[in-house]
Amino acid sequence: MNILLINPNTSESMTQAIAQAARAVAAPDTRIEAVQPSFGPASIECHFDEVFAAAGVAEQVRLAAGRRIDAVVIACFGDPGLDAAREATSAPVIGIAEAAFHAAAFLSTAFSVVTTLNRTAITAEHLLHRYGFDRRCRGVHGTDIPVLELEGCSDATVARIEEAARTALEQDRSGAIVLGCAGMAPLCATLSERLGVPVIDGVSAAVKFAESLVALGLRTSQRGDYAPPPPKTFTGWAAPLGM
Ligand code: 5HY
Repeated sequence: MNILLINPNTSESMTQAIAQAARAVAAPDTRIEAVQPSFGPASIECHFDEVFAAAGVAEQVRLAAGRRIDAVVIACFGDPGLDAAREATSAPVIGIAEAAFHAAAFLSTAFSVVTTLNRTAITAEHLLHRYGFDRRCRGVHGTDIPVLELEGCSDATVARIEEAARTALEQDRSGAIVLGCAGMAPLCATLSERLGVPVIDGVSAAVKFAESLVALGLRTSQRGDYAPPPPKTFTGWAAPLGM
């Protein structure tokens, strides 16, 4: 099966790191096609960045229209463009935050999220509320680590994330940790080993959920608000996105 893995930011090296994490868990017959938008911010750390990231996800789903894509994974913890992508393709579309929350809820009665900037913690709280996981998550903890600092992550940065996770487990009395950034995917194994609790990376969880939905023959509903977007003309830089 072919999974289109979209890194919604434009950092090529992060796209490669995310692709590696996805391929490490993918089934032997799963092909991971890793892409990123042709425009937009190098990392997504605020609402302003997220607007362009969502448009970039829509761009990449549109560009894939002629190719055989069995599922789409949106590899940014804000799940930018998730609903738009679900309208634009009938293939299952999984956001890594939504996937990680589901996985954590399967493994613990209560979990905590450890993320990058402190402001991102607020965005994650909005997502938990939107997805209905706010009663399962006991706390979201920022580390004030910028997203791009996760590339070629230093031992000191890993130690800060580990410390935040230990504090979260203690303070929140939670049983599992969700990593709140796609850029943390390469750290998942190390943190799992050090913390001794389930540590969930949304990228790998999303890939396995995507494979499961495809294996079950399930696709996104096209009834109601996930019906395909009505054809219309787009103008300016967005002209190619119209149908
Ligand atoms: C992410 N930003 O997963 C998010 C999450 C964050 O560029 N990839 C990004 O840490 O804000």
